Formats: sequence, structure tokens, C-alpha cells
Amino acid sequence: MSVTLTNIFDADADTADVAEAVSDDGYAVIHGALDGDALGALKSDLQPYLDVAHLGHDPFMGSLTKRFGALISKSTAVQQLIMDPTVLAVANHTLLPSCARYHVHYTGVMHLEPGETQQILHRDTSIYPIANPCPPLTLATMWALSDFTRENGGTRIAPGSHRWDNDRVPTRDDIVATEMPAGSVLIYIGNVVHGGGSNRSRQPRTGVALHYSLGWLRQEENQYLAVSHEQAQSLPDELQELMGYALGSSNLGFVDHVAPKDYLHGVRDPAESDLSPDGLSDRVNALERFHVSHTARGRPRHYDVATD
Ligand SMILES: O=C(O)CCC(=O)C(=O)O
Ligand SMILES: [Fe+2]
Repeated sequence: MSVTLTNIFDADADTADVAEAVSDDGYAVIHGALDGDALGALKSDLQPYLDVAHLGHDPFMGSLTKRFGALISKSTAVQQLIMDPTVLAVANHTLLPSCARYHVHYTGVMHLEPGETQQILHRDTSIYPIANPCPPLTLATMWALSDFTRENGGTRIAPGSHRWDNDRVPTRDDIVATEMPAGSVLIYIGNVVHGGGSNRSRQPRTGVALHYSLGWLRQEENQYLAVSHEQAQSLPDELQELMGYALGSSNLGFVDHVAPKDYLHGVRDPAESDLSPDGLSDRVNALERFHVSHTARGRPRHYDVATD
């Protein structure tokens, strides 16, 4: 029996229920997460970049997929979206047990032209040499700018696979296509096995991917180079902190012994900056510690399983 897509919520759903679903099954879908204005603003901010974006050039990135990143520098609508309260509530629930602060990990458009073939199934977290199962390392959102269907390449996911052992290879029956109307968002833990589907329709499939990661892991997309200092200085405080202009833990991320947000705003004297603010140290002390052990090399990172 194939799995089906469940965990579908409306925009006014209780965020605790959404967070619970994401923790249990690794994903949730929220319909109507973007209103018409927000969807329109995203499209008009991003379309000029999409028009000139390059197609991918390797099997993972796809040959008929347009991608571009650094979205904080390109779109005020994306800046707002990164601070979406429902998504942050889910991130609090899934990531904060393992870090004192999480940060923006990746921002990008994933646009599948008709004829694109299926992406290899993978875990986003396999960029780190940490075997699954492990606590959630990243949390992904895929905001649908177009409808997502089985036919047009709606993201394939293996529900529950955030808890699987690295050695478990998904079968076709483990995989379901994310089907959701434009304006919806798919939220999934980066430890979930997933991948873009093939686009067998006549229209492109377009999504905005915004990912978050534990604050002590290196971000996939370097937010300090993706956004100029001048632009970063003008962003809302909360967004600066999410980008990583905040300590990830006591001392973690300082610049010349000054906390990064102070440094961004011109502080150069360490005496004027607190590298171990009380609340932060307390949260770090309260975290459960990871047990790390060596594991065998050569575990599979990609799963060559047809999903159509
Ligand atoms: O395009 C999609 O639906 C997913 C893409 C993806 O998972 C990735 O590029 O890491
Ligand atoms: Fe992925």
C-alpha cells in the first residue's frame, strides 16, 4: 500500500498541531498560507530574476530546473516570509531542542520547466557527516508559487523517513507526491528523504525554498556574503538574528571578540559587547547533548528510486 499525503492544514490551524505533525511524520502542508497579496508580491519580486536564471547543469540540480538564491537581498516579500510566525513556531518545536538558536540555512527558487526529470531522492542533511537517525538538523519550507501536482513535479517525500536508519532505502510505496495549490507551503524536516518530481505537465512548477538549520551548524548558503553589510544593517532585528547576526551559543559567531550584531552596527570595543548573555547561556546549558560516535564510511546519500 502506497502512502498518502496527510497532515494538510488550513492557514488558521493551531500551530502546535502543525508542529506536532511535522515532528511525528516529518512534514505538514498548509493551504492558503499566502494570501493573494503576498503571493503576488513574491511573484513580482522574483520574476525578473527567474527570467534571467540559468538552468541547472548536473543530475542533482536538474537540466530543466532554474534555481537562484540569495533571496533576502532580492525580495522584501521573502524577507517577510522568513519570519512567518507559523513556520517559526514549527522551527522552535523541531530545532530548539538541539540548539539555543537556529538560523537561515538556504533561500532559493526551484522552478521546474516542463520535461524536467525526477531529482534523485536525498536528505538535505546529508551535507553533514551525521548518520540518520539523528535529531532534526534542518527544517525546510517549500512555498508554492504555482500549483504543485503529482504530474508537474510536486516535491516527493517519504513520510516518517526522518526516523529511518541511513541504510534503509525507500521503495516506491514509501513515497508520496506533494499536491497543493499555489499559496500553500510544505514544511518538512531536512532529515526526511525527498526530491523534486518529474514535470510531465505543460506548465512550470515554481517554489520558494526557505530552510533553517541548527545554529551551531554551518549554513548551506552564506548569508553574510549573500547580503551586503549595508543592506543587512537596514533589515529588521529579527531577520538579522535569523540570518546569523546573533550568537549561536556563548561566543559562537563573534567577530574580533565582538558579538556579530553589535559588529554589524559598528561596535569595535569588546567591552561594549556581551558574548555570553544570560538567557543564551542558560538555554545552551539546558540543551541535551549529542552523543557522537564514529560510523562506517560510504553510507548512501542518494536513493535511485523511480517515484512515477
Ligand atoms: O524541487 C523540489 O521539489 C525539491 C528540491 C530539493 O529537494 C533540493 O534541491 O534539495
Ligand atoms: Fe532537497
